[in-house]
Amino acid sequence: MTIRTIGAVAALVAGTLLGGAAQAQGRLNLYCSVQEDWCQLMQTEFEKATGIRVAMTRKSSGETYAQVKAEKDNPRGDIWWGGTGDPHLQAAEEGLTADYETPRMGEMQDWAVQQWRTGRKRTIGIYAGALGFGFNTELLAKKNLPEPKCWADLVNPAYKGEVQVANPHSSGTSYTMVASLVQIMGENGAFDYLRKLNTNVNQYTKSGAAPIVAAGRGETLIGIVFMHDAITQSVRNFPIKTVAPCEGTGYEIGSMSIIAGARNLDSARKFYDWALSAEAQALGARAQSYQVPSNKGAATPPQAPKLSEIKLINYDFPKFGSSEERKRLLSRFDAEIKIAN
Ligand code: S7P
Repeated sequence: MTIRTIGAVAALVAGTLLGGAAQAQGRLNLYCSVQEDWCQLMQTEFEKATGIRVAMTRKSSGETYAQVKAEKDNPRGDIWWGGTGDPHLQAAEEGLTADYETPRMGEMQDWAVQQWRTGRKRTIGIYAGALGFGFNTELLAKKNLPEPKCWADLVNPAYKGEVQVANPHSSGTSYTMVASLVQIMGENGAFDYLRKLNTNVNQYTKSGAAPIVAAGRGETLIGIVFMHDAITQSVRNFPIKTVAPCEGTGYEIGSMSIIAGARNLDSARKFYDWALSAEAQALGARAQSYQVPSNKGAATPPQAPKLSEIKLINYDFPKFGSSEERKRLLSRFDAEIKIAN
């Protein structure tokens, strides 16, 4: 072998090694639990801003939590962005996610920082939104049914087969509903209510926002969802009216967590800091997602439900974000609410 050939081989080997390392630093496996449009926008805008290549998987909050748990010994995701805060807190408690303190902490709303404290520095609030429901105004008129205004109205036998909601195992929205009803009605009261509601439910969907998409298309009359998801349908010109239940309601602190053992930790931290910036948080509105952002400098979209005007409960995040409470409530749900699917 000549000196030139040895040099060329050495350069090739070094190039391959360096190339491999550079590639590893330039990738990110993103688990995303908001609506697909917003997930895709976050993916492409982060790629543009940093040059880091993102592989994105969209799943509901409960499903992503189950996936992160199943992959505990061989993590495939680097960061979990979006989805209700409860399963992020449960993942934090179980050591499935990693501690991190962003340099943007001073830019965050108190509730986002509080989520970080409750979650042992392993999760942080990225947006907030209130639970409620929406209904199809044209179908309501056609069926000559009364306007539902309260949780209590949804168990009216007049709405038999007219209500859709997600399954609380897969969906963070639906787990928020169960936890909110327990806090509003007491646990036994909430389970009595859920049993009655079950007779009016036509389908338990996998995804939390699906019921209001179905309502928009006239496939169901009422969908129990986050209010911002109902507003998205009205903005898209579907005949949906959004309701803040008269008894009061629960809310979410949508969250973000770095996955413990992330293979692309630097990229995950870059994404984390970027996702907390006011500019990145403005992308929600561009994707027609109308939550309240957690960066104090990010404008709340004018379409977002006014949280200060809604009767919000004092949602107990430490309790309903604990793994034990989740297991217990979901087991009781399975034992007592005989869902057809
Ligand atoms: O659409 C946005 C949103 O409602 O989706 C998240 C939700 O957890 C994901 O859907 P699942 O109910 O299916 O888990 C919410 O965090 C978010 O506001």
